[in-house]
Amino acid sequence: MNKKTEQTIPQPIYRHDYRQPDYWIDKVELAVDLHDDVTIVRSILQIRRNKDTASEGQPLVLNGEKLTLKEIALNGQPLPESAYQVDREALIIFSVPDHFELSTVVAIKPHENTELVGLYQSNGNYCTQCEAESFRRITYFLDRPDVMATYSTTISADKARYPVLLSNGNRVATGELENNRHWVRWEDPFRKPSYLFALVAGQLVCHHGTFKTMSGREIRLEIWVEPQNIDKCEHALLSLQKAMQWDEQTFGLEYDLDVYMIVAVNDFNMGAMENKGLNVFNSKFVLCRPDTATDDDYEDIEAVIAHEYFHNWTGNRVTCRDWFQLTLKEGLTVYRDQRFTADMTDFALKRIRDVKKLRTLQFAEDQGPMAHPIRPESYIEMNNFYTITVYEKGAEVVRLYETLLGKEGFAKGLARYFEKHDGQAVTCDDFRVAMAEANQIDLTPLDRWYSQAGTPVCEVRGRYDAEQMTYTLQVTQSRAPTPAVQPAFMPCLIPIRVSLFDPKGQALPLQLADENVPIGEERLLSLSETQQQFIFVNIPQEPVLSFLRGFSAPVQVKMQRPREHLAFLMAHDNDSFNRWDAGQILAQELLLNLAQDWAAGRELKLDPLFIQSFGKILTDSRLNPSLKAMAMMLPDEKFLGQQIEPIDVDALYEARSFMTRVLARTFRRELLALYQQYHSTSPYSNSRSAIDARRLKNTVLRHFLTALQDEEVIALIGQQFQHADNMTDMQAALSCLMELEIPEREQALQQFYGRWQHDPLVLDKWFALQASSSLPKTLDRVLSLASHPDFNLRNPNRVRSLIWTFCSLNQVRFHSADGRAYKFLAELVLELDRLNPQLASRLVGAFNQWRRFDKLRRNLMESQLNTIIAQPNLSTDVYEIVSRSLNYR
Ligand code: B3K
Ligand code: ZN
Repeated sequence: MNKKTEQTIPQPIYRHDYRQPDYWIDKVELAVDLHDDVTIVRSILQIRRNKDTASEGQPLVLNGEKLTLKEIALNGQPLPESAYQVDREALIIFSVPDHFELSTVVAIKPHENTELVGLYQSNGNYCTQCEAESFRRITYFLDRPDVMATYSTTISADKARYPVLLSNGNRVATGELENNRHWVRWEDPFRKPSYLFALVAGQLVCHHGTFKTMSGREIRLEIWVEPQNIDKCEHALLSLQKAMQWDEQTFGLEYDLDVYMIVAVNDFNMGAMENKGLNVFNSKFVLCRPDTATDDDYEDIEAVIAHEYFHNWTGNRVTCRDWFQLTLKEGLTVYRDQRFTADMTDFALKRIRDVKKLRTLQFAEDQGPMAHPIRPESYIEMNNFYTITVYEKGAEVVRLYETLLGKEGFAKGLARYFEKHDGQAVTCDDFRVAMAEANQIDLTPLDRWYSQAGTPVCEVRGRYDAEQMTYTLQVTQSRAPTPAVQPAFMPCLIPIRVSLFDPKGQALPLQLADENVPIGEERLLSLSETQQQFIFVNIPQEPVLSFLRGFSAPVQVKMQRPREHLAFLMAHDNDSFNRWDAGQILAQELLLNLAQDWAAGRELKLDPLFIQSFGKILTDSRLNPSLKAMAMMLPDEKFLGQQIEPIDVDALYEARSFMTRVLARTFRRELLALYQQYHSTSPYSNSRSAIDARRLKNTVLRHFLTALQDEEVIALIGQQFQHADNMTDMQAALSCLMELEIPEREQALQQFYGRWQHDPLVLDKWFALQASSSLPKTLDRVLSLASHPDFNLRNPNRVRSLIWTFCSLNQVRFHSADGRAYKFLAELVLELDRLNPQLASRLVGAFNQWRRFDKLRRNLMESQLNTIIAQPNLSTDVYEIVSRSLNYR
């Protein structure tokens, strides 16, 4: 992050400008002396000229920010001041030999660091965050991922206050010093880019275990936490062991160091960080106990632990050549963690959750000012491009390889990728080439998925010809309106899975016009032109089409079809994803109509066909309870908002509440019965069936019964809140109470606060629950919670709990027509920008969709954005987001 001033408008850097560095650094020796007032970092770098790019005597330009240079020597000789120059971003040495050793000593001030990048303090302990470009805040360096070196790191600190000193690799030596200080030396034998460097020092305790690898090596696993959290680590440890085993079994990938460490810290800008051998984690993704964390928290922890572990191969052993290639490691690693979670839980359930997230957040990003290809073409601040597009759409693009090559072909391709590129910093093209080589197939048609922004739209028309007994599928592709993207859309390769059903719900054998016999009941069609036609023959009667099964490509689908077909698929489709999706599409269509009716003052009525289909789901005893819960959930307001313009937040809220109420009233008896059936009276268990049961009964309670607001339901909620022996049930009950204007609401909040005020992660839930209430008073509540003594701008989790939950997830209350919430957010962003620009720029993203709202709200948001951009000394992070927001049409 740099400060923007009136004179310097931040300039983007472009992917096409990539060139190799002028110098390579092969070896790094760091000595970090931690002291209260200042930290001293000594570095010795072995540097050599890159003969391919740099001529003799080419100046050496090292990155460095917020460093105070104390000493500098080349090959042991102190450099005179005339030999170098230091500015706010760099150290330039005018002339250097081909090979040399550069020693520097710098001073830094981690205790003043509120940005939480580089070396900083959290709860009095030291930790680091270097990705993407913050190693340069620790020492002068060629801070780019294609410069890979081996590191040895010696840390010294006060022994009583920092008994534990950690860095990457293996602990090779320790010793005592004067003044009650001690030191530890770490050596990491693997070459790595600087963004994977890590250092931790503090009063930490360790929950440990082991893992025996497939080649028989015993790895020590260590989860480091503050002492009070030692009883919340077992699930993280088990998750790590499962991930290690899964990666061996699925891809033959074995861990490479002797120790794997995870450190949980309270103040962290993101989820976690995959530093080599020493992951640093947001404590939210490590710590859990049944009474403090929900089933979803448990699942998130397992997934994030796995994700960071999987990076050891996809990211660390093979890394990115430059930051434009970020999806090379992130898309691939998300794809891997999605598959892992599917194997640990349920395939369909995981797929539904992932697609929901993609459609709600990534499709929206594609339609707003931040639209960018999964491999961006330019950026001002790299940290702004750790996006849902790079991660989740990136994972969908990796999944396209699997869809085209099959699981085995995919595994072969991945093996080839490691064979070719282990130890290297490479590009997305290298990945595609390895996949293609291993499968002897041309994959260049996938290139457009990397280079084009925006969501492809498939328009589908099915036509049955009774005489010919043919079913013709006409598919076109274009791009969804993406105002921020200029170049014309070029067709992509879109793999589309389809099936056809007869009226009894039987999948039909499928034979294309140029085939002699039917081949299976599901076909993978390749759409690569703007318009294509697929003719199925020998179709005895008009079928029902199941299109894009399993969501086989990250596209939007437009198709006119009778509601009866959707209801039919809800009941009969044998692809669980499409069965769920049919219900969502039907509900969405009805909700959007209801919203229009509400806005026009018409009486609201719910289509009996939907009521009937919903009833079938409720009583379908074959459906797994988690899937049933998913199928019952109505599309959320934010997702619905994306389907219309302007977004009418009140109409959507009213329409959804109406539908919920009608369903709850119609099925009151069945819903209560379901609740009772799945509400366990036996003690907490974390078995799959117990989790499924909790998910279903809490969905029933929170999303349907609560809407009835009657005494029986209120009593149920109260009982669940009082007697819950686990956080899943307690949080669910409290979230029901958040929707009710009754005295029990405030009592429960107080009780919850009294019990959990000393546990930061649980207290985050207390803030988030209040911020997510749809009651009209929520805005005032959020304003007053922002001055609550436990609210703290320096703790990202707390900020996200209150502010992000409200501004980004509570559509109807954040977009209150008086604009008070907008003003609140803008002021908060400016205040936060002085402390933590990365976090501020995430929050200001809540305005990104501003042009899609009605004129009143649009003007209100635009004026807040203008206030922000006019601020002197804005960070480049916030500047980039706000300027994109204001400039797109
Ligand atoms: N690689 C990190 C994210 C770093 C974000 C830097 N602003 C976590 C992950 O994706 O695994
Ligand atoms: Zn990642």
